[in-house]
Amino acid sequence: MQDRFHPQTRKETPTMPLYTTLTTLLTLTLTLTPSTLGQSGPNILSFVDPLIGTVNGGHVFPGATLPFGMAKAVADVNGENQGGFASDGSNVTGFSHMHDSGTGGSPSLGNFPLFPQTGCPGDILDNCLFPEENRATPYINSSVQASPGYFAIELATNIKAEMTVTNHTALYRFSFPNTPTEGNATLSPLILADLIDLPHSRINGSVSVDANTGRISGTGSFNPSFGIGSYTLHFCADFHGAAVRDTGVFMNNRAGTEPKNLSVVQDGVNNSPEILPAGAWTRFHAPNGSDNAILARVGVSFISVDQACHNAESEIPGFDFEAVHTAAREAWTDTLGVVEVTPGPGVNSSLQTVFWSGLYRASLSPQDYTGENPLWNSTEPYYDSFYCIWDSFRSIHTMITILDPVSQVRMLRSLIDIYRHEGWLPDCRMSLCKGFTQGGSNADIVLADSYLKIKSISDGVNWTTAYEAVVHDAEVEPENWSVQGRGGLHSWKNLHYIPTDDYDPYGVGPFTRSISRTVEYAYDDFCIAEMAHDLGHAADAHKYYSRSTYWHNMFLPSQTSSLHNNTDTGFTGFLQPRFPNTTWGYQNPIFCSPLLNFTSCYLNPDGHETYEGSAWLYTTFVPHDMATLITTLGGPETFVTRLDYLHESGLLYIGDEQAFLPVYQYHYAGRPAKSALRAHTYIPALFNTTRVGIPGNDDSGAMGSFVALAMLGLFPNPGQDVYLITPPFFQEWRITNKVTGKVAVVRNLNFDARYENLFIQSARLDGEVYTRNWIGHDFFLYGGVLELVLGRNESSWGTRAEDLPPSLSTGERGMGVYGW
Ligand SMILES: *[C@@H]1O[C@H](CO)[C@@H](O)[C@H](O)[C@H]1NC(C)=O
Ligand SMILES: *[C@@H]1O[C@H](CO)[C@@H](O)[C@H](O)[C@H]1NC(C)=O
Ligand SMILES: *[C@@H]1O[C@H](CO)[C@@H](O)[C@H](O)[C@H]1NC(C)=O
Ligand SMILES: *[C@@H]1O[C@H](CO)[C@@H](O)[C@H](O)[C@H]1NC(C)=O
Ligand SMILES: *[C@@H]1O[C@H](CO)[C@@H](O)[C@H](O)[C@H]1NC(C)=O
Ligand SMILES: *[C@@H]1O[C@H](CO)[C@@H](O)[C@H](O)[C@H]1NC(C)=O
Ligand SMILES: *[C@@H]1O[C@H](CO)[C@@H](O)[C@H](O)[C@H]1NC(C)=O
Ligand SMILES: *[C@@H]1O[C@H](CO)[C@@H](O)[C@H](O)[C@H]1NC(C)=O
Ligand SMILES: *[C@@H]1O[C@H](CO)[C@@H](O)[C@H](O)[C@H]1NC(C)=O
Ligand SMILES: *[C@@H]1O[C@H](CO)[C@@H](O)[C@H](O)[C@H]1NC(C)=O
Ligand SMILES: *[C@@H]1O[C@H](CO)[C@@H](O)[C@H](O)[C@H]1NC(C)=O
Ligand SMILES: CC(=O)N[C@H]1CO[C@H](CO)[C@@H](O)[C@@H]1O
Repeated sequence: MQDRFHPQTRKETPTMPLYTTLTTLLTLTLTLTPSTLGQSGPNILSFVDPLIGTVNGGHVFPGATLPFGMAKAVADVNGENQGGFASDGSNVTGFSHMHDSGTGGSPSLGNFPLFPQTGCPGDILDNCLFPEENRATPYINSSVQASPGYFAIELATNIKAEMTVTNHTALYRFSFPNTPTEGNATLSPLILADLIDLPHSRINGSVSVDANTGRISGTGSFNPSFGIGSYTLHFCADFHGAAVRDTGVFMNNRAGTEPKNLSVVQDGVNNSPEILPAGAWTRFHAPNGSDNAILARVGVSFISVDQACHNAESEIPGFDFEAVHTAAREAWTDTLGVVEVTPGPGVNSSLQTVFWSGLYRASLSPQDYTGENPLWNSTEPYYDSFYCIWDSFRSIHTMITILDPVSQVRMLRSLIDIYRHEGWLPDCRMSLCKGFTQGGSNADIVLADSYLKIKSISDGVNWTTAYEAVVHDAEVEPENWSVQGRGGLHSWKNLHYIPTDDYDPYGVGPFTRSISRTVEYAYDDFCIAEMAHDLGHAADAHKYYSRSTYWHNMFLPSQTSSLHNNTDTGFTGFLQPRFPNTTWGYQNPIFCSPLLNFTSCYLNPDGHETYEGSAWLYTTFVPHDMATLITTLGGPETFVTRLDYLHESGLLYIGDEQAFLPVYQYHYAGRPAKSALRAHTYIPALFNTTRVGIPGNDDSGAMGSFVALAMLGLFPNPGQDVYLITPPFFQEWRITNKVTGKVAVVRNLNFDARYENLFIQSARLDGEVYTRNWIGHDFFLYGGVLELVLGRNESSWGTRAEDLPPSLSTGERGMGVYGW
């Protein structure tokens, strides 16, 4: 998560998400269309519930969007509104057209909300409600409906709002009650557009309304939600379904029919957070149709108002709500439909909802802003909302690589193009701005992961430039390493660790997180070494493989760990802080875990040596050399006991992404059965179909893709061509590769829906006995059938040394020669 302390603007005290036990199940009314796909019978979209994770810190965007679409329309509320809408009972303040999903910092985007009113009481303009705080309106809870490409809600004013989208345009249908507002004989609806965004970050803005057509268009400059700089966005709203009665602008709680435009700047007194309410409105005669509906079409653009209008006119020429909605459903069916699931007899359908909803959420971001980038001209794709790669490298990009390699390749090209034009790969990016780096330079991992897996289908990716970009991360310290690259590179190269209280006059950034930065830099360098090795840069490969062992320099073998009641945990050997003079410091190994406290464990200026997790957790982060880690920690048995303790003691918080890999690290100790068991302790207990149904911020779909990959039973060790095998949660699935057309099938034999037969006894790949407990991406590229014979007891399958996934010190590449 990108949490919760926002270095620039956050004013709240950082808190851990609240855990509640909301158990109400959703009852959604979804429009089912005939099944076109799969062995799962009903249309897969009926298993997608976008409202999962819309309360208690999930911050999921539940509105209407296309896969990776820029337009993301939803009702915005004034509660926990990072994703626009939240199921927390707070009031609706408007309907806006762009959002990010699952983020941990401030709310993102939510610019230029529309707000409809039935009429102004007494037909007096000033009696309509203009400022956000005045117009905030409760909604009828049972009216909320969400499905791929569609969101609907009815306000307490009995105005029903439905929305759907194309790539850059939101289409709203506001249905007004048949009752005129008090004091007027006939209905006269008013729709306003406010020059504001969700985080109230407006720097300036301007709006104008066309007296004849009622078109409202405008521009605003705002701040990004977790980064530096500012961005400018434009919009263009047109209306359909009622004759225009009059138009005008508003400021504060007053409105008038003249002038027809206004602009606002910060006045130095009323600055944020008390942004002056300002915008424009159009009032209508009673709608023409018997449904009393007015359609509002809002195009958005980062280029210009003209382009916003053009996007809207070209994407939705006819205001045909049903046609746009159908096209959106088709786009989602196309994206998700590469997967077919045969659930198996007796499998609870809610597990399918968990799975398909997770898969869906992994296709919301990054967002395709191609053609909308004002920062440079390029023929390459431009994606934004890499929010943040620290979260997304683990499960999101690995999931997209399986589900939609065409989009993943476009994202790679965009990452590389950002490097070309800004000089650095992003680590976090939103709203055209640089976001805050949380640890290492994680785009290195994404690039290496894709290089190893899909290089053969990566048309248009310049791997020479990609390699140049990752080496730049490893070699050159940026002036401001809080938004790109890595800090402390001088120490990294000379001391071979990131010291606590580093001496680093070469750049600025938060001098914290020495332990977590050390292990992350080590892994980043390993990923670079893999690329170097394959690209034939032997000397580089040697250098970066060597650097990838530096995690060990912060490992203190004698360090013990006690709980806060002084009970010894019984484990010895943890990562610990180390000063530049090589003297050891101390940080309680359980600090920054849910067991002790999370005080200042984010990007706080007074932060600690581990980021959003404890030394206990980071001591397991050696994804590339688990063999050495296991030996270092006392051998496989001790390692397994330690991993159990991590999961069972309360030390681990599964709602944060670093917790994902430890669910599966048993594989490296020859105990793949324990990984399967562990996954079932978290799913569905903490990943379920309730609105609170994910344990932390979704972080652009990280929790969603984690649960989807876990249920598929092929969990990636991201950055390596390795998927760790566990039995899928369903009897069988098949995934068709979008580029090669080949089909990968995993089939459980002896499957039982109670998951008592949870242990792999034997396996066959395309009919041949298969004993390795892992598999590579060729399975997805070239297809195959992996059959797993399940049983009630742990077996010897996948347990021998030669069955284990590769490690630097044991694998073909490391051959032990690069050890310390
Ligand atoms: C609204 O309904 C949902 C689904 O039934 C429920 O989870 C949520 O708690 C309700 N919200 C309020 C504020 O009652
Ligand atoms: C929502 O609005 C209603 C009516 O204006 C008000 O009573 C209520 O306190 C508001 N709720 C919140 C959470 O702001
Ligand atoms: C939306 O954008 C995607 C690329 O992200 C593209 O493949 C798709 O065709 C676009 N949809 C429409 C309707 O233009
Ligand atoms: C609005 O603010 C942005 C960002 O500071 C600035 O670039 C732009 O010139 C301003 N626009 C106007 C009209 O003042
Ligand atoms: C409003 O529009 C008029 C006519 O186009 C223009 O002259 C004026 O500068 C605009 N005013 C603002 C505040 O944008
Ligand atoms: C991109 O090209 C257009 C058209 O030539 C030009 O108006 C614009 O200034 C260019 N943008 C940048 C950032 O160079
Ligand atoms: C790839 O980028 C490099 C510069 O990094 C350039 O020299 C080379 O021509 C590019 N290759 C292709 C195929 O465009
Ligand atoms: C110490 O705390 C742990 C975990 O909270 C608990 O299991 C254990 O019983 C406690 N020990 C004592 C002596 O209170
Ligand atoms: C090393 O540096 C630390 C922190 O500045 C200091 O406490 C310690 O005494 C130093 N050790 C030696 C041997 O100088
Ligand atoms: C949490 O950690 C901080 C150190 O940053 C410490 O001051 C505080 O006492 C701790 N709180 C608890 C409840 O342990
Ligand atoms: C669903 O998941 C949430 C979040 O992880 C958890 O708090 C809740 O107890 C779970 N509910 C059920 C019914 O399993
Ligand atoms: C007092 C009154 O009747 N005001 C207005 C009610 O709304 C209609 C438009 O729908 C106007 O024409 C009236 O002037």
